[in-house]
Amino acid sequence: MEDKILEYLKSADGYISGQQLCEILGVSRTAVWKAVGRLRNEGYEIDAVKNRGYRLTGLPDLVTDTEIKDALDTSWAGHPVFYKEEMESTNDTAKRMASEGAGHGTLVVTERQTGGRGRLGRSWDSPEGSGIWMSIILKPDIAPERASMLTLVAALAVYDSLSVRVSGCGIKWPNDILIGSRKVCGILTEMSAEFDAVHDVVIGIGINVNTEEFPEDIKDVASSMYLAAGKRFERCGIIADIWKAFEKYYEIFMQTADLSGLKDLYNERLINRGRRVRIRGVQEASGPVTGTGKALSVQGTAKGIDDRGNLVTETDDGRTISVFSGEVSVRGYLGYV
Ligand code: BT5
Repeated sequence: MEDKILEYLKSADGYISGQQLCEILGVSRTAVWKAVGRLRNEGYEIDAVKNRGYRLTGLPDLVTDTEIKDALDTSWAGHPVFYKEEMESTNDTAKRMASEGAGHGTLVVTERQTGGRGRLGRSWDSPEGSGIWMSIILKPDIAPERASMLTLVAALAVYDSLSVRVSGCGIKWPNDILIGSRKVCGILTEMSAEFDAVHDVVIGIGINVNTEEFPEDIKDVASSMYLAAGKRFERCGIIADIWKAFEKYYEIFMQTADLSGLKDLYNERLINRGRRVRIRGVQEASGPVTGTGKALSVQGTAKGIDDRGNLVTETDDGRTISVFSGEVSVRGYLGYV
């Protein structure tokens, strides 16, 4: 019944009388009053005035399917939304749903992850109530070796959504959004493919929005939008802006199935550009397409990405190499950037 009441309150222009709600829903006044109480407990601000009725004056900061659906203004990204209060990892749920037939654009969102994952088996801290933990299912008709480029497409969309709210945002190649020199967002792209065909790609995005403090092991590298801006942000609005921007960038990406149309924009926002980098345990792209090669560890100056999203780096011994964005760890000389 709360869902129905909420629907009427949201669509009402001003107050809606208790009597009217009783009649529409076929329940008693007490039942309506109790349901309004439950909604208030969830964080909805509902004004009640004698002889006028109820009016919705404030929404809680929720990331449920209902709230996200209301906020989204996209044609396919985020349709449908699958929400559950707790998941081990939204990427795992999305991968399972994709293998069971969930379609392109399906968005999986949770309030807390008990086993949030980063790359290379690292973990992702995903506490309740303060962050955005979500994954989208894509079914692009592209060659498998191009799937990792989608991480960079997603990074552009996240950058857009965060940078209109907080100043000092930048992209750290390939998958982080930083504010200042601290990590606020990480992106994890995973693919299921067979021979030369992609079944599905899952892009997982984790953003520290209203986080007030971090566990000991990441407190020196992590930050949140709240800590950077000194104010709280409504998560659904951020989510809606990300998928709106993602649709735009995805379309540009799919025109060429590479980053040629987005490279300049990405490089403008790239924090590493022109900076010294130390690249560890990586593969050096041996050819334009394969992205395979020998493992190496190099130091040099990052120049920017190429059409395939590889990080073009001038090494200290005078070579220009392009580093595949697959499984790489890039560190600056002083700290995280
Ligand atoms: C990433 O990995 O940055 C990818 C993170 C992707 C998380 C999303 S949340 C929704 C979806 N479901 C998942 O299970 N995952 C995705 P990587 O570049 O490997 O960075 C991981 C490292 O970041 C860790 O080893 C920590 O040092 C640090 N870290 C962990 N939690 C963090 C947090 N909340 N904020 C900032 N840094 C964090």
